[in-house]
Amino acid sequence: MLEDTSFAIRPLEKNEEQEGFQSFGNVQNGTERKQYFSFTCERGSGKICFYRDDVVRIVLNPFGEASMSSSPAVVKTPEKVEMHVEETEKEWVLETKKLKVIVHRAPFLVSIYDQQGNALVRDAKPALFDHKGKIACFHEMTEVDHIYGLGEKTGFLNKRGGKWTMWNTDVYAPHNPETDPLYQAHPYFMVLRNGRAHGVFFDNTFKTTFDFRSNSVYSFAADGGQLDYYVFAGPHPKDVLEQYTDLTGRMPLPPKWAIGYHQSRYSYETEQEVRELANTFIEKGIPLDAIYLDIHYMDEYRVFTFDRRRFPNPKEMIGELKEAGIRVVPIVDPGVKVDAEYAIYREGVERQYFCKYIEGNVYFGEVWPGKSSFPDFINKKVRKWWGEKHSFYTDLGIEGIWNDMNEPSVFNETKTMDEQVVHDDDGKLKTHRELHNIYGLMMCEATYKGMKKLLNGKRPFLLTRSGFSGIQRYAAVWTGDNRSFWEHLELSLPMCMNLGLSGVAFCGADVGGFAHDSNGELLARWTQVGAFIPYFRNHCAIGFARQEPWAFGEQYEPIIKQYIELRYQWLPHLYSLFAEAHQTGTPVMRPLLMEYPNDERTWNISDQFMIGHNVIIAPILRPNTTHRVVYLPKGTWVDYWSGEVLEGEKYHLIEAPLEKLPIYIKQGSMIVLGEPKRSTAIPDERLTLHVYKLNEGEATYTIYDDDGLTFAYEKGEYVRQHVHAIFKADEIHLQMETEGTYRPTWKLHVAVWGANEQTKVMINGKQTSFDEKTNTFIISS
Ligand code: MIG
Repeated sequence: MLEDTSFAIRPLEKNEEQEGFQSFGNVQNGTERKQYFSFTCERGSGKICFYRDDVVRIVLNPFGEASMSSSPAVVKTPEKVEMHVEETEKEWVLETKKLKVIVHRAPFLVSIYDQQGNALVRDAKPALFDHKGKIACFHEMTEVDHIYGLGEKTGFLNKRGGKWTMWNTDVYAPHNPETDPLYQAHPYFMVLRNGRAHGVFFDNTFKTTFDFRSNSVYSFAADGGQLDYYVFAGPHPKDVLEQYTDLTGRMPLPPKWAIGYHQSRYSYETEQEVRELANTFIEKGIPLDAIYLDIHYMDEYRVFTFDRRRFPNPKEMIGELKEAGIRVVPIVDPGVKVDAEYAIYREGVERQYFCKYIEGNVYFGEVWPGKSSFPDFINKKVRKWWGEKHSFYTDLGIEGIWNDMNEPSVFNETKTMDEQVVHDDDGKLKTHRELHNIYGLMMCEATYKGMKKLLNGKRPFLLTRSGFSGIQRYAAVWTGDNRSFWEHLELSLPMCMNLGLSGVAFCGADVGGFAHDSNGELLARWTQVGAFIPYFRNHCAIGFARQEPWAFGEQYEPIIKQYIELRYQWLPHLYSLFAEAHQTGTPVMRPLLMEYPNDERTWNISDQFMIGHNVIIAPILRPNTTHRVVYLPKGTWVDYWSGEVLEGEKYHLIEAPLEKLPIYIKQGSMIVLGEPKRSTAIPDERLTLHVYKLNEGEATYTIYDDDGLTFAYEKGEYVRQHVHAIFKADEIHLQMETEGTYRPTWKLHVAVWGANEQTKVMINGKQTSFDEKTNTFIISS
């Protein structure tokens, strides 16, 4: 209590922060092994291992032999790499084609360079540890360094100047600049230094901290475990993402319905309410792909049940909605109600699947169902069991699950499980203190794998609140309990961009804001942003103003509808970007620096983002505001609405009345759009490749498509339509090349912007005639 008053800032005796810490001392001996280098120090030992030419892992253990085991974030094993080692009196030099690691003997220090001689990571002073197992390291930071990533953090895009903690926490209190940590732990960051980027991943599941406050040194530290980190050589930000997601995995392609518009509320409480909601969308012609069932659907909050009074015929309801192109996504929390007559609880107890104290007694915590137990998702058998239990949902026709409260959140002082609880890591008992940050990740692994098996070839959709590095392999991430504040709309941009820079391409914030009463203007502006954010769901908390698209009356409804429709029109472009993220790790939603790393004016832009490499979104983020400044980088840019051409490398003051979301397309590039439609369940008949002409230049673009529902794409059943455009004064040449065995449902049209009557459009060498009806050039296949 007192800590909430000025008492919190009482004078303290002394700063004890680094007391009792010691270093590893000097290196005593080093040995070159097959693909790694192993060494012992006066205190502790280490290993340095190359995973690829451009990825190196450093492991230090203060108390014994450095272990090469990893957290479940890591899915890669080292590739065959040629490592060249040279030993001198002072140091060892370990080299690959891309990296040079110098191990300094006395005292032990590591420096990592690329093969152009650029310093990536250099110990600023020796790494430290204390007798309790705390461990820290300190790297040089240059004046120009910008720091990105760290997953789901508040504040602006550049994380420099702050200190950040990773300890998954349920935070209903407002997400302020100082609110840290939140629900996700991504002990990973990217450094942009004069246009060149590298990444650092600290693979440690304990509570970790990242300190970027000083001018010349940054540090990261953990409460226990090894000092185990990877350095990714870059040099382009996209290379860093490729390297990091090669190590921690990439997002599988989501089903198309998962990237449509979703409607949620805590809670749509009855079958009748859900049906009425769906009917309103249908009557009003507002597109919709999913409705969420929050905790009220359950029988006294027992997971894997329906309350039969509120939902007498869930199967029928789910089936009928699916016919109308609307999926139902129920919430599933980890807490299992203590009730000796409840099958899930009984089984969990009988099989010893719940988290326990070391003495064997089950850990109980208070959550929605009252006294609850928590499945030990760290254990493989438990994950399999939990996954299989989802047949309850799939039997009803459900294809998507929403995992909430999986930090895990517990209603007590610490907000989570007792740190003394132990997890059974397939035979090894480890404390919750050590594994807290991966509890959510492992729950998602259980859910995703279980659903995937049960759906028999169909793609599951999973949404999660908590996660750790690697969560992108299983789930989309939403940023938890935001509020209907303009500040939170603004905050959602850098937060989602940094999630994308942390490997989580599929993310979004509650559109309209979760807590507090939204309003028409805010919902309209937020829906404009949501339409271009990878995960697009309107969600609102219990007790606050309704915020369905029509909730604030006729002034706002058409604008909100227009932007939900725009989302569906843009889905082919977005889906192609999802395919790119799945393949390479490059996020769908990108900060400008991802495409223009050499332009320093992009390094701190938190209020604009890119969708792919050629589209800039610059939303209005303030009330009663119709103007803003937009920065456009190199090139010329076309206003999507008016066709006006704006010069790049300039700041523009632009006007955007409520019905306008500012969108800019780079001249000399392409995007593919579809027609608005009610649901992704309706196949596209026509896609239009919009070509923004230049007088001279070239561009490439890839349209990706597949059935949007199954894993057939893994067997080549997809189409990649590669387009290579050559622009001349009055000619455009489009070279088309198709890859994959999927036969799309659509016919491709071409619309040219910035052309005149004389402009000839050549497709694969043949002149194509203009179709007056559609105002496009039709490609005959
Ligand atoms: O503490 O299930 O973030 O989206 O509606 C509330 C009820 C628990 C928190 C989630 C929110 C959800 C709510 N849950």
